[in-house]
Amino acid sequence: MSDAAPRTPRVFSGIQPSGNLTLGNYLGALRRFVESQERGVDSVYCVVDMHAITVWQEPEKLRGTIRELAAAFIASGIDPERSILFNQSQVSGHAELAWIFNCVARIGWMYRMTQFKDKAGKNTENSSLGLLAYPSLMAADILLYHATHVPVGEDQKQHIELTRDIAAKFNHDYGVDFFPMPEPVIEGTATRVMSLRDGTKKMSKSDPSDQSRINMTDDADTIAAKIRKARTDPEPLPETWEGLAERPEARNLVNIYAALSGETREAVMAQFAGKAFSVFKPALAEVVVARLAPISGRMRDLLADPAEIDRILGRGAERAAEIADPILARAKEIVGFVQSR
Ligand code: AQP
Repeated sequence: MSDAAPRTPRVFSGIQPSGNLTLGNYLGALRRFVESQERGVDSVYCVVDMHAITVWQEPEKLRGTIRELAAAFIASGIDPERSILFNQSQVSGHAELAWIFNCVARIGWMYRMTQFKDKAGKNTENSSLGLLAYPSLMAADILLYHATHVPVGEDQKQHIELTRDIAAKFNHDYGVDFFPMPEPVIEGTATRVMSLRDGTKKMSKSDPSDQSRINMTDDADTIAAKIRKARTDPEPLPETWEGLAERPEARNLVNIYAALSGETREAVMAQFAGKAFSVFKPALAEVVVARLAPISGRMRDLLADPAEIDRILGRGAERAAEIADPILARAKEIVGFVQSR
């Protein structure tokens, strides 16, 4: 294992099996993972179950959501032969490298993370230590594969910057050029899909209100009802995208329409200029259902055979470990650990 950071592009990204997958996860992550696979880039995708337990998960339910998320990857277009698809806890190198990074990163870096502040809320003393150390495990996820590119939604940008800080400090402290500086890849129209109840808040799996999000497994009637009830304002749609600057809810709905229909925001504005939400919302529901229905149908078919999903994850973990093992072994050697077995 050479210490010079490799130039070969490799993509790594993960999603937590922490509940209902949302349209935000689809547009901000899954859809873009498929695009990168289609471009032929070496891609490693992970169901990050160890991140999920930073907040309490019922064990039986967690087993189900891990399989459901794996099914969502495949149903969205990830081919487990072309890409590597596995769950994090099956490759122990993630935890081992995360420990090394816990000793490289500084506690103050962790307290500054927006996600920690949001999730811990006012009661930081009572949140799990894992929730605070989450970004250090995320750095390990990425750097264990010497990944160079990380497709994520905008909310994860701060964590990728921290990953770069950890890589740089490790390289500096040990006088090596071992870990690459991964780049966040945040592009496209829907890098931040907002809640249907509050256009200033991100659409999230863990929002207590199911009305705030479209789940990837919602049926057509549920999707139509959620969009009908989505918060908007009384004004009709303006002619230009700029006209939505102060209207976050309307902006979000137009953004979702553009992202799913493949049209530009300007084309969507031109099509619906002067129209009321009573016209726009049913059209939006149609576009959402047309995109999600085939995916949720395929997910149901895949989930009928959980043993096959487990087999795919197990095989993916073996392939992931083939890349990770030599990188971890070299990291341990750099740190000064004796490895004699
Ligand atoms: N609303 C969103 N818009 C665009 N992208 C999003 N992502 C999540 N929500 C949106 C992207 O999905 C990927 C996986 O996210 P995650 O599940 O690992 O964690 P998260 O970002 O914390 O997502 P959630 O849905 O909010 O989960 P919970 O509620 O469990 O914390 C990431 O690439 C993320 O950017």
